[in-house]
Amino acid sequence: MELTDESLKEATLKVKTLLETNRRATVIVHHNADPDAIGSAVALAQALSQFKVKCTVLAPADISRQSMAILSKYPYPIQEKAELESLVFIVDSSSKEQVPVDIPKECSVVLIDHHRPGNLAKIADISIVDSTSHSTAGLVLSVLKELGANLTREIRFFLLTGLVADTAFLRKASRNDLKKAVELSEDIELSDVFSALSAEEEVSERIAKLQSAKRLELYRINDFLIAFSHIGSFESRSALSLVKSGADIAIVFNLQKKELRLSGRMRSSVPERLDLARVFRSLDKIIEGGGGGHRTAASANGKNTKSISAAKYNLLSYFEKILAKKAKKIL
Ligand SMILES: [Mn+2]
Repeated sequence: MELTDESLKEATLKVKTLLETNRRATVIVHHNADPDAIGSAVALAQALSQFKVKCTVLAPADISRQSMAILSKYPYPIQEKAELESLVFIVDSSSKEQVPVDIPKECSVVLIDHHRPGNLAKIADISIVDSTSHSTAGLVLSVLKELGANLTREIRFFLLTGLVADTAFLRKASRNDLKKAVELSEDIELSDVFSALSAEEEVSERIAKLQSAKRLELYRINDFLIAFSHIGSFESRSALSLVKSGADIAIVFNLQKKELRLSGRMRSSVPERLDLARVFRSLDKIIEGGGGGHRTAASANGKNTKSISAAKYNLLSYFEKILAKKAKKIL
């Protein structure tokens, strides 16, 4: 779903009205908030203060290591718990499951996101969603320009970290992303952004990645390699590391006491018709939860902690159906 200039203008006008009647707002980010989520939220909060709206940035379920690295160099207060204000912004998230916060009905909710629209789009009063955008930060930039905000160096820095992170250090950047990057970087060295985003991985993360490789189950369909594994933490980093090690698709489960989480990563070179976000969403009933994300990177979580094999069976069947051949277990 692409956002037209017209619908952006229309939505921003509505946001403007809300800014005139609210003096406070809460900006919420998804669990394990990445630099695009944090960068978008902080930039938005700083810009809204120019409109005399005081924002609290709420990260209800952890922030990522990369985001921590940015915030240690460019500090900004992020709350883990906070009373919600009557004006709520949700950035970089498409599903309620990614945002473990109860949002009262009387709140005005503004959603700014670049994932495929999920159940949050249904509860939002104003949706600024463009799933063709590579980053939420790029969308926030458009909104802030439309609002006439003063794009300070700090605001641009936070947006640029989000854009750079979500385009895989600009490797996946479109011409439009590059234009935005040039606009944002005016007096900012890209190397400063790169170094703010590079955090040494902790030993626990390295152990998790190696453990997930040890527990690997590998299937082959033609020349496609599909890896499954399970781990107690760092499931998305582990899935990514399995892809980097040679899998075309990697899906890593994380079984917690009361929750099952899974994370999937796919090489961008796999055929367009394979869509991880779509197949993860179809697991809703099996895992008793919800999922979503992007075509090549998706996650899901649910309450059914006994659903790993059913989920795995469904995922494998989907790959077999799309690739029109039975999978062979090779490892
Ligand atoms: Mn993002």
